[in-house]
Amino acid sequence: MGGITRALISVSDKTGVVEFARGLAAHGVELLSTGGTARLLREAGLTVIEVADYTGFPEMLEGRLKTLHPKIHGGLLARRDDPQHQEDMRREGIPPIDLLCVNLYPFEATIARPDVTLEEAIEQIDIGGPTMLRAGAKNWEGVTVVVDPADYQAVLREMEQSRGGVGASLRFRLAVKVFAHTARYDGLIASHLSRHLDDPEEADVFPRILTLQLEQKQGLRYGENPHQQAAFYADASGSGLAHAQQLQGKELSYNNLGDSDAAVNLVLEFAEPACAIIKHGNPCGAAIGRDAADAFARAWSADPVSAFGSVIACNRSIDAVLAQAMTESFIEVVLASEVTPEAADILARKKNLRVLAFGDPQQWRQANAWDFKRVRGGLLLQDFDDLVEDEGQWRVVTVREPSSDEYRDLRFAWKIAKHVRSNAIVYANAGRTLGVGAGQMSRVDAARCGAAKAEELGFSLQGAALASDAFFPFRDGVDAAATAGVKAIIQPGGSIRDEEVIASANEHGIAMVFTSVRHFRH
Ligand code: 93A
Repeated sequence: MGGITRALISVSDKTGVVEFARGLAAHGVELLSTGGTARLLREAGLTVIEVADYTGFPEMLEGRLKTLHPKIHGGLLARRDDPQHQEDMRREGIPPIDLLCVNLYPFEATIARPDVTLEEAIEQIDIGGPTMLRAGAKNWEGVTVVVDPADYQAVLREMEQSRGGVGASLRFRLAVKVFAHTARYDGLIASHLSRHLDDPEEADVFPRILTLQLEQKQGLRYGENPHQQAAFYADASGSGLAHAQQLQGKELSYNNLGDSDAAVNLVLEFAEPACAIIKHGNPCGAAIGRDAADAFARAWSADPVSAFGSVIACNRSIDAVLAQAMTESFIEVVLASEVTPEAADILARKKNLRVLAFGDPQQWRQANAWDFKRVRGGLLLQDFDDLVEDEGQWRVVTVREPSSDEYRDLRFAWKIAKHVRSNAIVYANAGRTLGVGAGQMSRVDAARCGAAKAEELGFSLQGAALASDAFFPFRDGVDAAATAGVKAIIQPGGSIRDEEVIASANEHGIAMVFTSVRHFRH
């Protein structure tokens, strides 16, 4: 048990620090502290020695030099069980520092300000803090390092239980946390400064240097296939799938997680109750409804064959009625904003069914988040396709205008098409998919696949709406849709053969809307 006689406290985020210092003082710990922190602790009635008095060296260079002194770093770095180290310390008059409580200048919050200048950012690069933290963490066997106010309680609790000491396991855990913290801190600095490598006035959206820090959330039994090893990592956003709560069921697999993400991303397109049923990354059925149970029933009916063993998301909470319906089918994963207690009891009968609550939909999307695609030797980075659709930009290009029902279905199908792998064609009617053509290498094949699927399921496409994620390069896709009975089409437009495509729609009495926006998803 590392006993604690002396602590150094130097924090920018002063949350909980007075209580923590008071707890340490109650164990008879001597407190050393820097300017602002010392003042705060003294105001709270605690006895504090200023680092400047301790070292006999004044704080200077506007605070850039506060703790960078051998008496501080010696106290942190010396091995407690090494006779040579102890001899060096005695000779130079350096007492040990057993606990270090430091959090850093708020660099991240500073660079989050849109108007921040390079000089302001640089001034918020903490030097002394990380230096102490790294020294203390390196010497974790003798020093307890606390970088996160969330850990104050755990440290005090352990001191309470072990007569003022902190055990090796907690010390090591806190040391690892420090290195993760300082690595992230330096990563943010490198990323931010790299934006200024060329012309600081032309800072790019994407930094020249990108450092990522993700924490392993869970190991996975395997990857996409059983011979691939895999793990799931969470970013620091606190949002999205990595932060959804699994309420019950078997461990999620790699493929479950991918489909879960796709399912929630799709249903959050809708303000009205909506349900998406995902298989292999694509929706096999999706629908809006009066309520969540209605949307689920309609989505399921869109393709009950494919829905077997699917991943399903609802943008509402799961109530008892919906839970009952869900237990009657084989489903791999269910995600909803919430699950009512009665629904939870019903779902619990299906022991293997994985149920996740993703909470507030607003929390799902992180502002300025990036989407990645891994390629060998690097990665491709882009914004998420979170574009807010501007219907003001939509343009009817045919003689006939869509009716209001057709508009409803076009709007619906367009939202779905965005979540289908390209080439994507979605047939829909009355707020429900009837056939989805996904991941085809030609658009006409996607149109044919979706229509064939609808026919196989016994749906008539007479009067149905169609959405295409990108423009029709030829009239053949429109001709195929017309043959199937489609009466309204939504697509970006922009092909050099648009005239030919529009002519086809007019010949078939189809109403066609151009969105000017494309939603490829590969
Ligand atoms: O400017 S520094 O890089 N130089 C230092 O020697 C130093 N020592 C501690 N920043 C330094 N600190 C940082 O000061 C700590 O990491 C902490 O964030 C902050 C606390 O200052 P104060 O106690 O005056 O509020």
